[in-house]
Amino acid sequence: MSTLIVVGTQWGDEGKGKIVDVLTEKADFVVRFQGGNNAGHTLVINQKKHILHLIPSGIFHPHTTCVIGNGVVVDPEVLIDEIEKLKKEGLEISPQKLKVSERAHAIMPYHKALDLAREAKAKGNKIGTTGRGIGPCYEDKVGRRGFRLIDLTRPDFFKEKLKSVLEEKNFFLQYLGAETLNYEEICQKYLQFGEYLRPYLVDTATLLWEAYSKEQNILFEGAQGTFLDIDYGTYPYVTSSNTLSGNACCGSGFGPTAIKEVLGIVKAYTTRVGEGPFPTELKDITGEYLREKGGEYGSTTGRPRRCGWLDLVMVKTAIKLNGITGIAITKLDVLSGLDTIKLCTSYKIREKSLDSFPTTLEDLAKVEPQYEEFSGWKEDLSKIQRFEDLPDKAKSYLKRIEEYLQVPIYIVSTGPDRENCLFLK
Ligand code: 2SA
Ligand code: MG
Repeated sequence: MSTLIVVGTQWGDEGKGKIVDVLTEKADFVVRFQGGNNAGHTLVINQKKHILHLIPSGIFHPHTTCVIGNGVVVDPEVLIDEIEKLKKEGLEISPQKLKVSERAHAIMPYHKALDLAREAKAKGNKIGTTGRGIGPCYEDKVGRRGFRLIDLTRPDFFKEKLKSVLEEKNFFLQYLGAETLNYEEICQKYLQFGEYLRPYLVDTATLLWEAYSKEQNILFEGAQGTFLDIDYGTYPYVTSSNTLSGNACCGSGFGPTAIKEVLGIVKAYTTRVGEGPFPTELKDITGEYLREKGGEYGSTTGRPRRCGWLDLVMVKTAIKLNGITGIAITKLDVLSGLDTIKLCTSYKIREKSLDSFPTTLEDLAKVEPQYEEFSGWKEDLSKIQRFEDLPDKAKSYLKRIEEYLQVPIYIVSTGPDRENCLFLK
């Protein structure tokens, strides 16, 4: 493995958490580099379901060190709750096991309040955010008004800066018709969080460089997906960070020349949570079938995910944007039982064929997906141990995906458990 970045090739929820968990067998470090607790990485270990929002999915392996990089926005309260919850489940979470960048920005109470108030006011134009304060926190980071986690351990600095920042935030909250926030309460809470987190805070860039110098294996775990990227996603219906593989470097302080491979996670169909165009969406009984069989409900907010056929125009674009060297196909088992399976291989717009992803939402909303049809299979895939034993019809579907994308399939996931994984390489 040496150094590997794992990214989603669709709109998130491709099953990255599970694949990262399986690959962590070989990793010494697992690193989150962007997003925050808008992510929900679901893992099933010994039939027990775990959902992680901030802590990297490697936490369930005793030999790995988990890193929250500088590019992540951290809600300290959520991080502390997650640590405490995992400790109660009997996991060892210590400052040796979990390292958090002192440079990562803190999500403040007004970030959440502003996120919710803006969405409420937007009515018809809302983004459909997770309401976790992600966008407002990144805004403040870029606007140089943010608090880094290290600042929560510097009481004088924190108290002084919060005075002016909060004045402005309360002004906006009032404008949006939301309740204003109390200075003393935030000071008290956040300085306590700082004390709790102090032993976990380190210079993660130096840590990773040292690990790399000792030839340790490092896995970078992306959150959300390519089409939620702030630059290349379906703007403005995107998240507020770069979700592309390139950001693994900036979001962790690790140089690009040291990256060996990029694994793209492709769900065998497409889902999206939140607003925005979705060319292959199925608003019928098949969409319903995928949602129920695939358990397609947001793991952070519980919102039902919109479902549709696999869109290879999207995935091909993701291959290019991320420099993907191999793919993992997830949730193939969910397609078992369908009579026909469709695969979108191009778009049609204004009577012309298009095989790249359009830039404007107007065009994306107008494209007509062009499909290739495959006959379905009935077999339950969860007991299958080898790729060769998959039903021929499932193999044809996978073969066409590989041929279209011109990237090898490394892994096929056939169920939620660690065991439901077929390795091709
Ligand atoms: P935000 O909160 O500012 O990042 O929201 C902006 C858009 O990004 C989408 N988004 C997501 N889409 C899929 N999965 C995500 N994580 C959770 C999950 C979501 C959940 O794993 O299921 O539980 O609802 C995620 N996080 C952000 C969001 O829907 C907006 O479209
Ligand atoms: Mg998710």
